[in-house]
Amino acid sequence: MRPVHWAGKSVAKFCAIISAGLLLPAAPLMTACGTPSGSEHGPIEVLPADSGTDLALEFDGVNDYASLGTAGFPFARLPQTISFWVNVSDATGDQSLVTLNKDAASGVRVGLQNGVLSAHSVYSGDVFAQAANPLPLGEWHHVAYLYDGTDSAPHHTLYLDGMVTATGTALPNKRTPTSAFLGCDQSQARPFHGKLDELRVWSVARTADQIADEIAGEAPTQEPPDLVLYYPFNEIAGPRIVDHSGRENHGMLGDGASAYMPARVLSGVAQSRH
Ligand SMILES: [Ca+2]
Repeated sequence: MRPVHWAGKSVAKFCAIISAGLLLPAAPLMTACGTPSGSEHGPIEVLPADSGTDLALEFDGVNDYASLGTAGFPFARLPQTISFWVNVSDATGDQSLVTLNKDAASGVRVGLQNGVLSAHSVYSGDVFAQAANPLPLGEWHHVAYLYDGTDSAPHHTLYLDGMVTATGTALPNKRTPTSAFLGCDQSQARPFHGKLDELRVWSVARTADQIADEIAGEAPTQEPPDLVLYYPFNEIAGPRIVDHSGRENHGMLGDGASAYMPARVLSGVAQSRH
């Protein structure tokens, strides 16, 4: 049998542990020879296997959320990019798509204000960049938020489907994110109603050409040290979402409580690429 590798690590030892009955995966949600997580000295966990199907997360607009790992995330005033696909079901109200924050003291939230895409400060509410028009409902669109400024010349850019849709010059807060959320903010407020897929966080400002490659499905799945998180959201089941960037920033759906877990649904992003 061909050896199974992930992030350059053989999982043979892992499977041996399972075979010995020392670790019981929660079948059928986990596979016996799935993805290892944790350091040599830390806890060992079996992460869910890839389903082999392009799936997305669907948030119910009530209380669904996911919490993310943040290892290697950039300081708020250093270059960075947050990119993902979004499909909005209901544009009403203030909705949080992706939030990177240090408590309530610092951070950026990419969200929707009555369907209008915006990026703003978690702490002050300052608008970093805001589109002019609401996103159409029920369609997949690619979003990229970039910070490529300096303290003396702050600069934010929002891309929609590879085109610049807004820019701004507000100064970001100055803390490194220690938590990150999808679909709600850290208070489980601003619930998003719709679908997300292919989330990436980069510690660099990506170029327009690189964003176009990502839309076309040609972005790298690992690019250390710049790519610090990549979720395809294609896990077969269970509360965990697997980071493919190599940083092991694996996430958790609804803290494992089924009422707060977004659903896994067929994606449809492939039909929206260009
Ligand atoms: Ca997917």
